[in-house]
Amino acid sequence: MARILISSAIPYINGIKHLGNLIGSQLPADLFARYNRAREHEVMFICATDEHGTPAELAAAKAGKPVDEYCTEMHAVQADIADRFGLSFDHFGRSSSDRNKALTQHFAGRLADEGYITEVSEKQVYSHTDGRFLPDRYIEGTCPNCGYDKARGDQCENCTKQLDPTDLIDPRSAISGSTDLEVQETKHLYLRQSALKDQLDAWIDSKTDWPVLTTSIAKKWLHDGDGLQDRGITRDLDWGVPVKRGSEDWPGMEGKVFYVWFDAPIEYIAGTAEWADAHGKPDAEWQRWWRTDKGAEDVRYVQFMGKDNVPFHTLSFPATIMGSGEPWKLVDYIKSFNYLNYDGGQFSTSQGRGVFMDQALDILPADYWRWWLLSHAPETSDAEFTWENFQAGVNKDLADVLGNFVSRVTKFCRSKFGEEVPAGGSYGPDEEALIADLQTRLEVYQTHMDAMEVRKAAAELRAIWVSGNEYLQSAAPWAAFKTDPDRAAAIIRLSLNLIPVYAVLSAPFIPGAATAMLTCMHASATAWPHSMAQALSALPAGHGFDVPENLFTKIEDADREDWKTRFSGTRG
Ligand code: B3M
Ligand code: ZN
Repeated sequence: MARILISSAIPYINGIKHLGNLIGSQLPADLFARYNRAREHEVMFICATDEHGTPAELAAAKAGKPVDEYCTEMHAVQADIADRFGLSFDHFGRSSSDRNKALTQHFAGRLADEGYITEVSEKQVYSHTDGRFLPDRYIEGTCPNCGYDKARGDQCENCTKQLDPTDLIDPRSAISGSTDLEVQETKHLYLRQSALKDQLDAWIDSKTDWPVLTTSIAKKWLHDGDGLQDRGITRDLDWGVPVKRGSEDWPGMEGKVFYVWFDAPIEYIAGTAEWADAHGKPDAEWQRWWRTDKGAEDVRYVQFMGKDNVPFHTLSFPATIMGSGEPWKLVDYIKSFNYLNYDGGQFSTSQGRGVFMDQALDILPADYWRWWLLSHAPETSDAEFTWENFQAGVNKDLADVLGNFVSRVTKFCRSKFGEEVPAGGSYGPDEEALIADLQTRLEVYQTHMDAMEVRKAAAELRAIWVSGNEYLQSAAPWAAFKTDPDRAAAIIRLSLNLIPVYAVLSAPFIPGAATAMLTCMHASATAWPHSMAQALSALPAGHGFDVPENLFTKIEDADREDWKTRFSGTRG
């Protein structure tokens, strides 16, 4: 039994995620967690909401709520949707937790002690009316280039010119509208990533088994242009982790918070501590996942994320860990994803384009989405969601292949032998051939799942379903029954035995349907099938079952067209 620590990139708190976000991190992470639990490994699967920074402040302001209240509400909303999608986190934490505050301040203190933090003076716009420094995007004014009067301090939306706040004509605070602004000196902390460059470089070089997508992005940032830049890790915001050096105040840093990307990955650790707290467990229980001096030396740590998050996980967060000089666990494998596009364009949160997680569950069960998304995961290149492709995947793979098999076998048995596994006959050459084929396919499937080759694993699982269908078609128990009922009984006995095997193998992809299949076969305790020969004789003659309701309903053309129209516009 191995110990596997799994984290998914933690979604921003500001709103419900779309299906492109889901397939980029949380869903494949869940697939891997469920699979490894089924293989009887010890799994710790952590996710959380990413609650700090300007996006959270802006979203709360838009919702007309205090930011802490907004975050509490949105955390509950995201946790509920994750649950309904079957995302089996051991803990879904919050980056605003006390655990994350303390750990973030701890890491900053350690980095400072080790000489990896410098203080840098910068000029920044202070608003007397608001009593705070304003981030660039909180300053509005007239664009010097095109005259647009609502240009932001970082960029003009009208002519796209990149701006500095001091370029704006008649600048004002986007918060209060005040023009009582002044450029002042302010101090910020920088993480000296450049001093860790060689160590990071050697570490990335040692990861020869990582996806090319992951290492190529890391290498690009390590070597392109000026190489790895030092990075500002503090901001003049109210909402965030207050800047402290461990538990001590940090002179000159009063009123400042850590940059959201500094504290967000630390939440993977803090989330595990939150898990321990929530279950009344002592610190040793989360430290055995994270501290190599406290039991984590044999843990395998795997992270899942979209490609835009790779630089932070291959460089910045490892720099935090390495620079701390403490024995924290570094990631062992980073599985990254390209983008999923939507129907000829991009999913867009700001424009509400595409299908969002809550809307998806309003129209169809989670398994339909899980299956299509995972079997089309954007691994080697960007992928595209179209309604036609989605309909085809659901109807062919789930309804025609898997659903149809279960339905045909159970209904035929009920009509000829009753609702129990029939006695009589024995497995012959056809059954042996099928068992041998499935044993080979099982091993291929496991290899792909172990390697996190999501599309290949889905294709192999589909092939496993197809094998059963083809066997049933050629063995033709309905024909055999007329001349040799014992032969028909043997065929049906094997076919019924396939249902719980299919359920267990499919559960990481489609947990809802898997549970329904196990329940109808009165086989809820079924373990992973190591030997197909054994697994396919597990249910003895006389074992009862129920004919299940239709496992999957086909998507009609009319529904497809209806949804296509409904989701083409903007989200209300
Ligand atoms: N919240 C960005 C994203 O949701 C960011 C990930 C943080 S992972 C530590 O894509
Ligand atoms: Zn402009």
